Amino acid sequence: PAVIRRADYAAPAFLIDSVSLEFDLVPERTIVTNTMRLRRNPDAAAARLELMGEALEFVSAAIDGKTLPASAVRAHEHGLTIEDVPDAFTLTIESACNPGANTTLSGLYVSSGNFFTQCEAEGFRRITYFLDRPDVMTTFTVTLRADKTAYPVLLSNGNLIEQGDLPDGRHFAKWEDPFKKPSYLFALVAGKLVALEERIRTGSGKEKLLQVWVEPHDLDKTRHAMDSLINSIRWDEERFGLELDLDRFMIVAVSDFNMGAMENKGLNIFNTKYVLANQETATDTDFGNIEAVVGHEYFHNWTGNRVTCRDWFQLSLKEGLTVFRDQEFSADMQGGATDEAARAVKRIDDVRVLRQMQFAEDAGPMAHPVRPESYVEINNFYTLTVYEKGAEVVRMYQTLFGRDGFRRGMDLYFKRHDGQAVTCDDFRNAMADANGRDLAQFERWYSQAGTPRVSVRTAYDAASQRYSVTLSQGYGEAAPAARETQKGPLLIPFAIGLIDRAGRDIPLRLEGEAAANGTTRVIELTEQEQTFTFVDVKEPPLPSLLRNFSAPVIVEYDYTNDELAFLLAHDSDPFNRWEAGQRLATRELLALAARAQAGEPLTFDDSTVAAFSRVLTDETLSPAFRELALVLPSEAYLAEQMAEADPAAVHAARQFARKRLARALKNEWLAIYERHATPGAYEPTPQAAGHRALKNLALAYLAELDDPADAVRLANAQYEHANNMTDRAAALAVLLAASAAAGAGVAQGALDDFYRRFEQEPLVIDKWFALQATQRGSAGRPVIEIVRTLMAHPAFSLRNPNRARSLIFSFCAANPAQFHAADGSGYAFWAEQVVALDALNPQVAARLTRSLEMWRRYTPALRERMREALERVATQVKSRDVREIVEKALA
Ligand code: BAL
Ligand code: ZN
Repeated sequence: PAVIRRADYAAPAFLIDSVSLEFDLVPERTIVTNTMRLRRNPDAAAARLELMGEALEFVSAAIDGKTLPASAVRAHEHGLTIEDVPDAFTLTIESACNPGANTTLSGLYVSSGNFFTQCEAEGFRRITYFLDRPDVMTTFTVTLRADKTAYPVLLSNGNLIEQGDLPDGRHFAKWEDPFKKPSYLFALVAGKLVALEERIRTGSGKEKLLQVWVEPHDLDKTRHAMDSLINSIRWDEERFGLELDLDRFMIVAVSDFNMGAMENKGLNIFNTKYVLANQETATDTDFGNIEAVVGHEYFHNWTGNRVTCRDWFQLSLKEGLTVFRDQEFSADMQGGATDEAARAVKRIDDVRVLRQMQFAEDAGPMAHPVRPESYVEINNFYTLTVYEKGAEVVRMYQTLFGRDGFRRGMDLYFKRHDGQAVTCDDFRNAMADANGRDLAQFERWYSQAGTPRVSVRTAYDAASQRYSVTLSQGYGEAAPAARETQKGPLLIPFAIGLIDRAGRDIPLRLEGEAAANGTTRVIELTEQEQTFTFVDVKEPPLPSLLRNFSAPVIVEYDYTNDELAFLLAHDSDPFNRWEAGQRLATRELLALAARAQAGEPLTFDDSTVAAFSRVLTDETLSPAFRELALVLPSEAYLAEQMAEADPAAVHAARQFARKRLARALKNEWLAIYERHATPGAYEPTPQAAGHRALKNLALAYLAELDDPADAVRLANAQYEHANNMTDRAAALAVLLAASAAAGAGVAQGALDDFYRRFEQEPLVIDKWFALQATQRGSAGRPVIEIVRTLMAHPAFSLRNPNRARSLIFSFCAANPAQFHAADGSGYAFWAEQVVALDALNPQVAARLTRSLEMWRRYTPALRERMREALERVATQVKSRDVREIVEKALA
C-alpha cells in the first residue's frame, strides 16, 4: 500500500474561499450539491484540480454554471480530476452516497434511524468531492432537507439562519458557520432528538445557548455532561483567557461511534458513553471520563479548530495540547489549582495509562515519533503516542517555564496563528519566543520514537557535605522503527527532591548558588551525561526522582526495598509516594513471576506487606490515594517488564500477591469496608468517589480469601442495596471473581438480575458483557467459552463498536491470562473477529488487530501461535487499516 510521508508535504494547488452544501437526506441515497468558490493557490507547484472522493456516485459537475462534458471530468476510486480549469471559478458538483449502508461510521451514516457524520480524518471525502485536507480552510453554509416526521431536528455547524417547511412533508434548515474551518470539522445531524438547554453568559457578557442533544429516553442522563460543558467554558476563560466564540454550542450523543467524541465546530458529536450518565447507570469512572471528554472536545475549539494542523503529521499539535488541557482541567476540578495531593490522583491515573500502554506502543512495531514521519492509513495514528506522549511533551513546557510562562507561550501562539493551519514547530517556537529560550534541542521530543531511559548514580561526601547526582540518558532496546529516529540527547526536565532521615524535604542549593531555594528543583538534563551537585547536605539523603513524573522517561535507580518503603511512607511528592509503592510491588511481583516460571514455591516478603499495611491504615492520606497505592501494577504492565512476557506466570504471581495481602490484612480490609461505606444519598464528588473506590477495593481483596464467604455476603448485600452503578458494578465484579473459586452459581443471580434491570440501557449492557469477558473464569471454565456463548446472545452486535469493544476487546486486550491461553484458542478467536470486523468497519478492526502486535515479546510457544494467527489474518483482510498493522507486526 502507498506510504504517505511528511517530507512530501506540498501546498494545495487550489484554495476554497467558500462552500455551500445542500443535502437531500434519504438513507439509501442522499444527494449532495456542493458549490465551491475555488482559486488557484499562488504558493503551489501543482496545477491540476484533484478533488478527493471515496464511495461516492458522481452525478454531474459545472463550472460557473456550465455543465462539464464527460470528457472534462474523470471520476475514479479516489476522487475527481478536472482538467483545464480557470484561475478562479465556481464549481458545482452533484453526487450521491448511501448512508444507510455505511457500516464504516466514517462520512455520513445512519444510527438508530438518525443521520450523523464523522469526518476526521478523511471522512468528508465520503460525503462530497473536496480538497479534504486540513490546510484548506473555508467558510461553510449548509442546507439540510429531509422528511419532517422522521427527521424533525436538523443540525449543522455554526448558526441557524433559516428554516421552514417544504412540499411533501419535508422541511429544511440552513446553517452558517462564520469561522473558516477545514473539512474534517464539518458535521451534520438529522433525526428524532431532544435537548437539554442552558443559557449562560461568557466573560465578555455575551449570551450563549448550550444544548445536549440525545434520544428522548436519554434526556434524564444529560445533566452531568451539561455541567461539565459549563465548567469547561469557565475554566478555559480563567486559565487561558479563551472564550467561546459562537452564539451556540451543541453536543449530540450517538450510540454508533468509532471514537470517543469529535470536536466539530459548534456541533460536537459524542459517543453516548461520554455523554450519558446518572447515578443508576454510570460509575464514578464514567462521570470522570465524561467530564474529561466534554472538556477535551470543548477545548479543541481553540486548540484544533481556531488553530488547526497543516497536515496530519502534525496531529499531536492539537491532540497532545488538548489532552494536556483536559488533564489540567480534570485535576483542577478534583483538587483546585493548589491541592497537590488531590491533583496527584489524576496525575497517577494518567501516568498509569501512559506507562502501561504508550510505553508498550513505543517499544513495538507501531512505534513512531509524536510527529510521525510516515503512515499508510492516518486513522491508525490516533495513538497513545500522539495523544498521551504528546500531552507529556506539552506538559514539559509548563514544567520548564511554570504556569505563567506556559500561558505566555499560549498567548503568543494564538496571536501568531489564529485562523491558520500550522505545525508542531510553530507551537514550539511560540513557547520559545515567549519565554526567551532556544528550544531547538526540544524538537527531538517530536522526532524521536522510543521511551528514553535516565539512569541515576548518586554520591555523598560527608566531609564537604556535597551530594552529587549523575544523570545519563539513552534508549534501551527499541524496535528498529524507533531506533532509526534516534539522533541525540533530549532536553529532559528532571524534578528532584532530597529527603532526610526523618522523612523531611531538604532545602536545595546547587553548587554555585548563593542560597537554598525550594525543596523540589527541576534540573535540565541536556547532555548524554551530566552531574548536578547539591551543597549543604548535612546527612546522606534519599533522592526522590522525577517528581510528579516531570518527563515521559523510565528512571533507573537501584533503591533498596527499605528505601522504597521509606519513600512510600514519607515522600512529600504524592506522585512519587505512589511510585515508590509501585516499584516495590513490581520488583516483588517480577520475582514471583520468575519463581512461578521455574516451578518454585511462591513467597512474598513480610516487609512489603507491612509497607502496604501502613498506607492502607494511614488516615492522613485520602481514600482515593490509598486506593491507587493499594492496586498492584496491572498484569499488562508486569508482562511488559519481563524479558519474555509470560501472561500465565504474571497472573499466578499477581494472584498470589493479592491473596497474600488479602489474608495478611483481612481485618484491615473488613474495617476499611465498613468505615468507607457511604450510606445515604449518592454524591458524585471526588471525595465520595474516593470512599467508594477504597471500599470496593477492600471488597475485591476479601474475595481473594480461600474462603470468600465474607466477600460474597457483603457483595450480595451491596449489589442488592446499591443506589449507584459504581457500587452495583463493583459488587457484581466481586461475585464474578469469587466464582473462580466458588463456582458460577455464586454470581449467576446477580448477573441475571443486572441484565433484566438494565436491558433498556445499552451502555450498562456493555458493562454486563465487559465484566464477563474480563473475569478470571468460573471454577475452571475458560473465559473463551463464556465469550463465545455471549457472541450468540441476542443483545450482541458486531456492528456497534461499543458492543464489540465490550465483549471482544475486553477479552482480547484486558484479560491477558485468558486471552493468551496456551492452546491458542484466544488467538483463533481474535483472528475470526478481526476478519469479520474488517468487512464492516476497518477502523475498529485495526484497533483489535493491535492486540497481537507485540507478539515477538512473548515466550516462544505463544509467539509461534500468535505469528500463525497474524499470518492467517494477513491472507484474509482487505482494508488498508488492518493491512498496515498486520504487515508492520510481521515485518
Ligand atoms: N479529534 C478526534 C477526537 C478527539 O481527539 O477529540
Ligand atoms: Zn482530541
